[in-house]
Amino acid sequence: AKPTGRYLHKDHQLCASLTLADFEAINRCEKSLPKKFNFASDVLDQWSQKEKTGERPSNPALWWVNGKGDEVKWSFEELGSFSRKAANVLTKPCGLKRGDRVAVILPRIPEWWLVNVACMRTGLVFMPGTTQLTAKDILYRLQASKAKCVVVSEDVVPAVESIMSECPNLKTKLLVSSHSQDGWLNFQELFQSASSEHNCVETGSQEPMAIYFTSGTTGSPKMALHSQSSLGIGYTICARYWLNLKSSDIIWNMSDTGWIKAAISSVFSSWLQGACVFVHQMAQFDTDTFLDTLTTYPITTLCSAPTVYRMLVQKDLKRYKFKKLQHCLTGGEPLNPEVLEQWKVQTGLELYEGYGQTEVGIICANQKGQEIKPGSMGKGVLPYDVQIIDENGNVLPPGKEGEIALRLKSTRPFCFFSEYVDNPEKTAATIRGDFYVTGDRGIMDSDGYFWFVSRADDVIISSGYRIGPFEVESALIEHPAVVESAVVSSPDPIRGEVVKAFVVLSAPFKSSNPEKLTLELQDHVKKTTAPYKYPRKVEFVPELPKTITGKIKRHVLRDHEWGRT
Ligand code: BCO
Repeated sequence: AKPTGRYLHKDHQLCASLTLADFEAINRCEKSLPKKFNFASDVLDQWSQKEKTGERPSNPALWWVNGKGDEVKWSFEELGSFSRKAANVLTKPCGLKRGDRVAVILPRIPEWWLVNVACMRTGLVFMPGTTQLTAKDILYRLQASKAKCVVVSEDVVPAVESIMSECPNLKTKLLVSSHSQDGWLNFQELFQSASSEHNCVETGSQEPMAIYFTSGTTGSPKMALHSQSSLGIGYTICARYWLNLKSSDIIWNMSDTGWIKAAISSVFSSWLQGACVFVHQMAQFDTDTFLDTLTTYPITTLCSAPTVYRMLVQKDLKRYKFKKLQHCLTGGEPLNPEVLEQWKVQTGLELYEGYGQTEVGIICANQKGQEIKPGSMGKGVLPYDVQIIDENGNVLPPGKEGEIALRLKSTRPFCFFSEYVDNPEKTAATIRGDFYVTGDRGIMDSDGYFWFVSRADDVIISSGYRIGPFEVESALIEHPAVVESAVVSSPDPIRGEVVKAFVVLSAPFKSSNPEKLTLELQDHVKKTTAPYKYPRKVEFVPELPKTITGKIKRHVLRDHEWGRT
């Protein structure tokens, strides 16, 4: 069914008893969005009830392991009671109030899920960040968001300590650790003594729920704001037809807690369907541990970046007998058809690619039951109307390359982000005519399948990370060897593309050993900004190509890297 473009019914009585049929009707724009919606009370607590009445299988809501013998299994009932305790920690000793912003920089530990749900119960705005963030990244995020609280693990404490004097809005520092630290509230201690009685706030469905920082071509990362309903209801179709989840399923989504992919597949989509979220906290990603996990645990559904599958197909996969794996998904960067083919030959399983963005979630997917065209990202996902448009906002016919865009008019899809916080110019820049432009170029074929071509701007998509060149160039310029640099994407057989820096050296460094200096610059970038952004390739050049007005022509360098004329 095609979206009607408007909500037909004006029934605002849904929130306490939203059924899956209601979700679908809302997603199909046949029913209005409830005025009030809270994922914790309207979804999680309902699964808890279903557990009690035996309407849901007895598999856990969250199943966490760390490969060192530690294991956590929580039912929805336990998730409910523990997250109520966590909610009391946030509002009482932490003194936080509805609408306050909370930066959460935690690895894949169960407390990440607890704090996440506790924020829903209290109406706090959750701001996840990867633990790879450096002090400088954290400073920017705390200042830009005026966060009232930061929740971190022990490793992140020194970075926060080094910048907190520059964050006047930061009132509370909450540490998730078995050790106490001066000047920090300890989550574990407060959690032990907190009450499990808590009344979930009645949030409006358009009320802010989370902020994700997302990189662009220019400037620092933007703050994409999501509402209770954009995250909480928006992924129903994706959960059902792309992830194809049932309450008996166990989904392992590899994404780091800092990315929206974790929210999509390890929180909202999974729990909308009452499925079990499986988490393996690995000290470092490792293909052997990864494959052993699939052979040890009854994981039914796997979601990981194409880079992970590219790494896995290098192994002899036929040696592994996966315990229960049935459905494999991928997203975050383009998947090459060869990898899809190799995965299928070696495991007998299809690989279903999805395509989306922090701002809009999953917008195209190879949904279960649909024919897969290798190399394509599948068809548009409801309720979005996905089109290819030209530079004037006109819809292009099948087969023509243009920008991948989502129709916003006459009704803005509710699963869409609300805005870039405090940045009306950047928010407005995403609109072209009746459409939101993704910044990605693609083609739609005559069967309605979308094919990714490239980014329309200078953003680099490496290993599933979206990396802004400006952020890497800003880090490089802080090194005394660098006069100026230009950062572009360069092809890579495993990571799809990697960050390459063209560097003009200052006079004292011109005769340095290039290998040693490359390592030094890479190390410098890893310390200055999140390490996943570091330039895996560095080339020293006498000058950079520029326009007559002095603007660096990154596209000339990029085209050269990709062998394009
Ligand atoms: O590869 P290297 O060893 O040279 O460098 C790695 C790390 O060793 C290094 N590093 C990390 N922490 C460090 C550090 N170096 C110094 N100090 C530290 N504290 O930095 C590099 C980080 O690269 P990585 O994260 O790619 O690591 P790795 O181990 O190669 O992991 C591979 C992947 C595939 C597991 C990883 O790249 C990954 O998880 N990729 C997926 C990202 C993802 O989830 N994207 C989805 C975003 S949401 C989205 O797209 C919207 C869709 C709707």
